[in-house]
Formats: sequence, C-alpha cells, structure tokens
Amino acid sequence: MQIINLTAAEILDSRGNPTIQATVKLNTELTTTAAVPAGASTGTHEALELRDQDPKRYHGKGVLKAVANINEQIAPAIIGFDPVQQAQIDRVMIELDGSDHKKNLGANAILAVSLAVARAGALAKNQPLYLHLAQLLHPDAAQQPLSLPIPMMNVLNGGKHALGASDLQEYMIMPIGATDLQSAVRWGAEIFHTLGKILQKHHHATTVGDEGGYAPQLKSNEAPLKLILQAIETAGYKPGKQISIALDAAASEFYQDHHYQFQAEQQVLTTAELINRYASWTKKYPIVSIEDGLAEDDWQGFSQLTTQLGERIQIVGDDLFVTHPERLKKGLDLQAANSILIKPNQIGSLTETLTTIKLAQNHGFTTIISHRSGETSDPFIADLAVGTNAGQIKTGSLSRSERIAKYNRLMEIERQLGEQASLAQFGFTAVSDNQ
Ligand code: 2PG
Ligand code: MG
Repeated sequence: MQIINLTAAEILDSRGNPTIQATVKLNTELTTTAAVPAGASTGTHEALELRDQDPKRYHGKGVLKAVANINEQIAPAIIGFDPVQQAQIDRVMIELDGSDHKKNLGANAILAVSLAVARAGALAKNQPLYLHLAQLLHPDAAQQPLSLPIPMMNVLNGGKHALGASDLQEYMIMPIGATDLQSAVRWGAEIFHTLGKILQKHHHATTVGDEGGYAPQLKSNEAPLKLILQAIETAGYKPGKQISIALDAAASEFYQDHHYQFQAEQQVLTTAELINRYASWTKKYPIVSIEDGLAEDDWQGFSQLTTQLGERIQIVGDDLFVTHPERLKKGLDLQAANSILIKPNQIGSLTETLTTIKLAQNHGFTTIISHRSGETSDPFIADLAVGTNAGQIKTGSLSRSERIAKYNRLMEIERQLGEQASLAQFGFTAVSDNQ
C-alpha cells in the first residue's frame, strides 16, 4: 500500500477559529482525513502551533502557512511511503522541520498529517484504528486485552474556557463505579442534566463554556464542588463510590507575582497555602484527581503536592509535562506527579505521543488521553485511549457535538469489542467525609 497524495485545508474548530484538516490518498483510491484541535490555556513549553499572524484574516489566527507547508513541503517528502510506516513518516517530517519545537512547519501541520497517516495505516491493514494504534505502541508484543477508558467529564467550566466563572478551569465527574462505558456515559449525562436543574433553581446561568460544562458565576472556587456533590446525590448516585470528582486547576493561568490569585474569593495564596486548600477540599469532597494544581514550572511545589496528597489521589501534569518525554523524565526524577495528561498536539506527532505514553506507563504513572478546549468532530483520541490502554480519557461535558463525538465513538468501540469489552479500573479511592 502506498500514499499517492496528501493535501490539507483550513477548517474551523469548535470556537470558530481556523485549524487544519489533512487528507491522505492511497493507491487504492481510498482516502482518510484527520483534523487537529487547539488549546486556550496552552502550556509555555508546548510545540509551536503555526498561525499566519495576518490581522486581516481571522484576527491573525489563519493557518494558511501551515496548510501550504503540508501541500508544498510535507507532501513531496512522504508520497510513496507505505502508511503503516508511522515512525519513519513522522521522523521524515520532524527532520524536515529541523527545529526543537516544530517552529518551521508547525506542530499543527505535522500532527494533522501524522494522524491522517495513522488512519490510512489502519485502513491499509483493514483494522479498526484502535487496534492499529495498539500495534504501533507495542509492535513486538502479543495483543493485550484492551479496555475502555474511564471518562473525566467536565460539567462546570471556568478559567480561560468560561470567562467570568471560577478561577479553576475544570470541575469534572468520574464514573469510577461503572462497569461499562455505556453506563458511565449515561450516569454522566444524568448528573449533568440534574446539575442544570439545580443551577436553574438557584437562578444561576445554565449556558455552557468551551468544553460543554455549565459556567455560572459563583462566589468561591469551592462552591462548584458543593453543587456537583448535590447533583450526584440528587441524580441518585453515591459520591465517592460510584462518582468521584476530578479537578483541572490550570493554575498557570492564575499564577502572578509568585502567587496564586483567586478572583472569586479575592484571595492571594502561596504555593503552600494552595496545597493546603486542595488538601482540605479532598477531605470534604470525593476528589480523586487534581491536574495542574500548581503553575507549569513550579517543580518544587509539584513535588510537595505529590508528597502531601499523591498517596491518596492522582496528581496530574498537563502544562507541567506538555506530553514531552524530557519533561516527563524530570517529573519522574523529582516525583512531581503520579499521572500525565496526554495531548498529541502538545508534542506534535503520533510517534512522539506514543513514546511519552510508553515512558509513563513503564514508570507506573497513570495516563489520561485528552482533548483540547478548541476541538473538531474528529474522534481520534477515543481510539487512542483504547489502543494505548490509557485507562482514562478527558473529553469534556455531555453537551456540544465535538465532545459527544468522542463518547459516541467510545460506545461504538465498546459494541465492536463485544464480550471482550471492559471499563478500566481506577486506582485511587476518595476518602472524604461526605460519602
Ligand atoms: C486543559 C485543556 C483541555 P486547553 O487544560 O487540560 O481541557 O485545555 O485545551 O485550553 O489547554
Ligand atoms: Mg489541563
């Protein structure tokens, strides 16, 4: 099988900003496409997302340069390859770019091609994408049983995803007690709708933020936790046993002058004070996971946070690691977390994403495959989460089609796996007083 053509186009993401779709054509005339997402609370150390910076188009956010890089530079370099040669193709693109952070071709250009090639590889092998990805991760091993990831569902949005709402970016529910994905999705949807009714009753806004969760203006960063707890119970579920809570503070976004600034309660906190705040919340609420609890370069703070809470809960690095093996290695050395968020566009190719996942899994870190706040309807990350046995996926709330596309794809995979399908187990149990 051979790639005989590669083209790219500028399309729009869920925020109405330009992004890239790549299309690979095989010698069988079959074509595959893939689209890349875009973040808002992006980490400083992420690979470069190439935008035109032409103020006359999309306020500078156009991606025509990156599209041209695919059509004019990447296409001639990879036409003729067999699409199953994922690692070789990714290497050709990385070498063609030649920079540390994919500054020349753009991580968005390289990743769009990388993902479309993976789809073409699956097609060439006549396999579902998740199986092809499983084989790319462990080429020499016998096929391990695959499990569906436990979802982290972002029912209350804040930070950069919903200006005017909480300082913390994401309040998520995790159906840790579900035994299959269909139930996990149903529980999440029921709690999401119950939460909407509770908000309405208290005269709060029920409009949603970028990731499909509600975005009310509340008086403190703790208030959302109370509301979620109430929604879990009102919907008929057991907090901590069936449904736990996960947070993404995205703390770099409210870190200023070496302090953490909570606008909602007008407080300025030191690293130690913020860690203590988290610790007190984990006693009151069934919180099992905290992502980016501190700023992206506060390695010492992260080690402290992990020492204090890492035995009981998942400490996740997102902006901290940016899916980069070198930053992850530093985190392993410093014991700065026990879990990593995986976003393919932070590093910019599928092969490098798989390298980071493998490194994390080999060192006992949990892995969470994640969407971006600016998404498309491409459900690639659903297959990635299953194929890599990631155990967890973070893909937004139970509204907005670009989020639901991933849940629907996961349920489709669950049906395809049939008898073999199982939902991953979660290793941390909440021990709050509120259960
Ligand atoms: C995050 C992500 C996704 P963004 O911080 O984890 O939820 O947000 O894509 O804006 O970086
Ligand atoms: Mg994050």
